[in-house]
Amino acid sequence: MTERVDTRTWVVTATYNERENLADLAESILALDLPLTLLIVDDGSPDGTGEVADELAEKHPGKFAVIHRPGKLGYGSAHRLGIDYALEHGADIVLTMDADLSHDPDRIPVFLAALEDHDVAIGSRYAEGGGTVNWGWDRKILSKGAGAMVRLASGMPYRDPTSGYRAYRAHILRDGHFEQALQEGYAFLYEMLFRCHRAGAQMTEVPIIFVDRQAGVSKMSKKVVFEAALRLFPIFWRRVTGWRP
Ligand SMILES: Nc1nc2c(ncn2[C@@H]2O[C@H](COP(=O)(O)OP(=O)(O)O)[C@@H](O)[C@H]2O)c(=O)[nH]1
Ligand SMILES: [Mg+2]
Repeated sequence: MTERVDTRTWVVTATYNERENLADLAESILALDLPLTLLIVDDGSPDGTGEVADELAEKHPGKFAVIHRPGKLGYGSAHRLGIDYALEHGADIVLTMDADLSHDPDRIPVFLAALEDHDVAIGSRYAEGGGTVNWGWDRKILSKGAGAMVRLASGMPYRDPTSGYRAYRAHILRDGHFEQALQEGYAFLYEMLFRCHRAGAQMTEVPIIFVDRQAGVSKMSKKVVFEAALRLFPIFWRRVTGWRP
């Protein structure tokens, strides 16, 4: 892990074999010229993403930080660890985004503006002005269907509850006990929203254009999708009973 840095806005990204994308992401983050730190949580990527991340942290201290895990331990736990680390280091705001350039870093200022009067800003493909580029019909159906099921089970009204591009104020992460969100993949994403929702968060959706990755391959597996569907039942249960684990 890298040493303490002092910015109050942290961007957390999980990486597994994103070597080709990470340098471009870093360049875009630097070009924003905002006081923020990009925290890269790499799971021992065989393609050397972790080494690229280390080089960035060494070259731009304070702008980049890296956590290395020994192997592929999953998207949800990588984010939980990254969020925890950011809060421990004094973050007021934590953004999360994918490292494969599907989430355009140029939208970061829009998220930050939205957090001026909200606790959570969700990057939404289905808000007016949002969209997807280069997605096949299968991914579109999966994403829209997942969103509809989450709305049904959780009672949350948000149009894109499985979007990984979002921003949280630190207090709502703590109030929602983010550290207890143990799911993986999409289930982690909607569980985090559910926790914030139950903690009384003011949430908004900001439009994003999600561009499918140009380099590397998706790590989203059938197992993760299946688990995400299954984990809706406990969410529904928690909603109807009011149970708060
Ligand atoms: N550290 C870590 N990152 C992961 C893991 N699985 C996915 N990611 C990262 O999470 C982000 C989203 O994954 P991706 O495969 O693009 O999912 P998709 O956009 O839904 O197809 C990317 O930055 C991946 O590198 C994992 O097990 N560990
Ligand atoms: Mg992706």
